[in-house]
Amino acid sequence: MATHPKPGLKRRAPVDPALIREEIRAEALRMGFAAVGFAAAAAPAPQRQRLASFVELERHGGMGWLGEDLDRRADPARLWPGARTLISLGLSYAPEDDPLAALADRSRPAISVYARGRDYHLVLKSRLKALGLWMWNRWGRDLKVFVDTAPLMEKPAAMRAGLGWQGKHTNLVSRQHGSWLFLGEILSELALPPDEPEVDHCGTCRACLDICPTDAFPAPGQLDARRCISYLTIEHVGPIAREFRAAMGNRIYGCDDCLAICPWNKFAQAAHEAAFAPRAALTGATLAELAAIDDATFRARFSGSAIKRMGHERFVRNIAIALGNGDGGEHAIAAVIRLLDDRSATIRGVAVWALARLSPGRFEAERSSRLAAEADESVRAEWAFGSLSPQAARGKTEATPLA
Ligand code: B12
Ligand code: SF4
Ligand code: SF4
Repeated sequence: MATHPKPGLKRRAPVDPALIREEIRAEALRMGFAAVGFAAAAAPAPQRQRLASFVELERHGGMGWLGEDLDRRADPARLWPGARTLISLGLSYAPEDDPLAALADRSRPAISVYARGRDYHLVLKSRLKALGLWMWNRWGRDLKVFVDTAPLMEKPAAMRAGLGWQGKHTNLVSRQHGSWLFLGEILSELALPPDEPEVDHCGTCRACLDICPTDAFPAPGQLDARRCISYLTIEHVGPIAREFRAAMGNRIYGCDDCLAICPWNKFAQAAHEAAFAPRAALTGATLAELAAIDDATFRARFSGSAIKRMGHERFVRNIAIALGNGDGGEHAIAAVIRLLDDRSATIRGVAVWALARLSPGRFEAERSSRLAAEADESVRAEWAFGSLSPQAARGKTEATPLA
């Protein structure tokens, strides 16, 4: 954004930094942000060390971009040397109902709360830009807005700005809004007094650590993304390791378990953002129906939703795994058998796995002719695995810890 002052407006704007801060806070709340806090742009050193150890341990898996530009990612003042103040903003997406209820109906997908409505990046970014424009009109000082896409560690930044603390599940927890805040930031040239950082209120609780279906927390406050269903369903490219498939259940996009179990959620009021209201197109269809949609239909149906960004192949891969975790039934088995013909080896592979779980008889009936025609080694291995080890394919002997 340019730095030219707007003289008329600027004259009426306060110049006392504490008053400026309170005006910005009031405007942000008026625009619908649920939480707003201020911190110095420069981040403390331990943040960089922790990010570096996360990357060294390869806990970021295939998200190579997390390991790039560590200095700029860990410290907003390096991201933009002109920045004096970081304004952290939270938008609530607290659900009306129990977010884990969707896990019970295995014929339908469980989509995590944050992706059931409009893509939060779009909603948050336009709100941040509106606030940024208002600030620029008022004070004419340069600023930049961020949500998720830029290299900036948003959770530690929000903690420093007093919005909440990083819980043992690593996400930001707020005393008012529980686990359900989306985070965005404005970096500004204005030097404003900081708010008090929030302190840890987890105490002896460990509910989020204990509920995790894939044991993704090597220690409280540390996540191994390679084991996290959110990473596996959204970010991971290619086949998903067998040891995680049964634990995924019917989750096809993200996971809410560790967030939803947090006792601080009882203070959260349901969000009133119409944009985040669940879309029937996302939550109403059965897995068998969704398995049949082609790329063009996928793009049209999920337009404006975060789900579109994962792409059709990952979507169908996850649906096939969810079908394999379901109760079966003719529609589900027919859907899985159709996926055995998919062009993608990743999808064929998980379809083989799903069929072995749903119907050993149909698996055997399909195996010999399809195995003879199959050129991809990973798919051939799935046929061999399902055939030699039907118990393992059915999820009884699957947990091999990741090295
Ligand atoms: C990469 C990423 C992911 C990855 C990795 C998650 C992770 N915990 O790192 C995956 C794909 C798994 C993921 C999942 C989810 N994500 Co995400 N994700 C991000 C992203 C882009 C970067 C996070 C990051 O920097 N991770 C790197 C690690 C090192 O960061 P960290 O957890 O803060 O690390 C701290 C601790 O682990 C600790 N630590 C680490 N190592 C060590 C070692 C020692 C010895 C010690 C003491 C401490 C320690 O210190 C670190 C620094 O404070 C942010 C947006 C952003 N730009 O910040 C969104 C973000 C964190 N995600 C978000 C959401 C909503 C989710 C999901 C809930 C979505 C879902 N329902 O599926 C899940 C939650 C899973 C979980 N339990 O974390 C929100 C969280 C909002 C909030 N209230 O906190 C963010 C902020 C996006 C946004 N703009 O709102 N996400
Ligand atoms: S999002 Fe799910 S899989 Fe990931 S850490 Fe939380 S409970 Fe575990
Ligand atoms: S569930 Fe318990 S340990 Fe986990 S973040 Fe919430 S209060 Fe902290």
